[in-house]
Amino acid sequence: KKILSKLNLSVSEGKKAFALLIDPDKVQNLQELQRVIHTAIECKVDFFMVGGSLILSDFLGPCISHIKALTEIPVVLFPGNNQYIDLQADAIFYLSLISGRNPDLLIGQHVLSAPILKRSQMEVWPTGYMLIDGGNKTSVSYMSNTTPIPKDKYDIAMSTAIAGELLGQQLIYMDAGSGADQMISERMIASVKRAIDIPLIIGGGINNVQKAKSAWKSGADVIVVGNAIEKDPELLIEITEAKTLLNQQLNVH
Ligand code: 1GP
Repeated sequence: KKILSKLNLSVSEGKKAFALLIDPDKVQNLQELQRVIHTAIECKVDFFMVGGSLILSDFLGPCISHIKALTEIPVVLFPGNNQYIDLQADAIFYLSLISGRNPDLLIGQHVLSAPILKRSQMEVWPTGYMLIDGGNKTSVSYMSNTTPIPKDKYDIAMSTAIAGELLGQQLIYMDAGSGADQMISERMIASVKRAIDIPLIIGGGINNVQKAKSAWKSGADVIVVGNAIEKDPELLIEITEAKTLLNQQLNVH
């Protein structure tokens, strides 16, 4: 587990990380995709994530091969279900939707994909995935057929994250859903971060540099940005500068 242990090491040093999420369905054309990938490489994003809750296009494979052809930066699958697995990726978020009570997303999809993953070279990242209400109904809350944790139920979020950790998950990913109106609140991030000893990933609705900073400062180890960068690739540079500055201030660059 080379990539995950590297991430764990940098998180244990207090270093903040930044992942760029590419949704294959939102790729307008290959030039646009390449432009974003090039900027992400220049910015040295910590890893790429590719996936989504529903993928209609044939772009999943090409997205990954384009990235892999240009850089060694790891590509991590973020699959909505067992069909969105592409063995070119370096790692996969093996997501258990622990905020929900849908057995298919707690074990069903895993049973279907386990033999393929076991045979593959891919690193499997056991991840407790928690949906938090972000104000609007996002694709993931509809597609997963689960109710997100209310945004001010800190105790529920905290207990859920602890349960995930005790069950052996190696990461906790709290997500307000792609394109969420509101990102997860600072208080929610801080209370979950205090409760666990594994890395905390925060995503959903981070659409400017202030929000990125506030997520990191409240306790996110990794932030994930998708939508906003698809709309404005320049934001990649701004968020990277903020990350570098923060890591300098934390003396972990
Ligand atoms: C969604 O956390 C990711 O699962 C990223 O969300 O697209 O809103 O940045 P955005």
